[in-house]
Amino acid sequence: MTARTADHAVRLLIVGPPGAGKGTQATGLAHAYGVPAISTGDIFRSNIKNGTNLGLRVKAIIDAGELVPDSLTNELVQSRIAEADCVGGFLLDGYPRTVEQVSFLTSHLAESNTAIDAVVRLVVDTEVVVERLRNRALKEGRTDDTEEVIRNRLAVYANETEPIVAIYAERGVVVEVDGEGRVDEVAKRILDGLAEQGVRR
Ligand code: B4P
Repeated sequence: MTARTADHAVRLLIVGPPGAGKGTQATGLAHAYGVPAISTGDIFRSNIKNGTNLGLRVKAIIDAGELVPDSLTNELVQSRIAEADCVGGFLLDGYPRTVEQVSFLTSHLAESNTAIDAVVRLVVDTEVVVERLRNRALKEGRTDDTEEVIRNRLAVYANETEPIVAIYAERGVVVEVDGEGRVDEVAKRILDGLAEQGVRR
């Protein structure tokens, strides 16, 4: 699909625990809606790889499975979504991750009379995600995919990120999707769920 215009902008979020398949699904979903997929995790990792100041600041935090401070993450997302390719909307993957980040994003979007249209929530059993991330560790060697750090990331998710789902649920924009099964099956469920929610492609 070609890029969307401002008149038909779509603003989406994808949330779920580490290993739920956010990054895996984000690319295809963003393509289907003609918007860019923006992963805060990918942005941090590429800064770490390139040895930038931001990368140096966040490396130890990410390696421990903790969250990067809200102020830093909010600023990063604010400037990314101000870029020209986001005029027709965006798909945010891995942001917001705290109640504070939700408040920031909501106020920021309200300044331009816009809001999030839908939040895709991927639901996957804890042992399934641990197994997926163990497999990824073998293939990709991500430094935050060790058993200990995976468990910590899951705990951080439960404490810090899970509460954001209730905020969006109150706004009536959450689309809950079973994230288990084949990647293409999950992708279809997401598209069907968004269509049911009335989010047009
Ligand atoms: P992320 O990059 O968001 O890492 P993640 O939660 O593990 O998600 P990821 O996208 O990699 O995994 P996915 O669910 O796609 O964040 C990394 C770190 O950056 C955080 O811990 C934090 O420190 C920092 N950070 C990022 N955003 C932040 C924010 N907003 N605030 C503060 N700090 C922030 O799972 C992918 C794996 O599952 C793959 O191996 C894939 O092959 C597999 N998989 C997916 N779907 C599958 C399926 N259907 N079947 C089998 N395997 C599947």
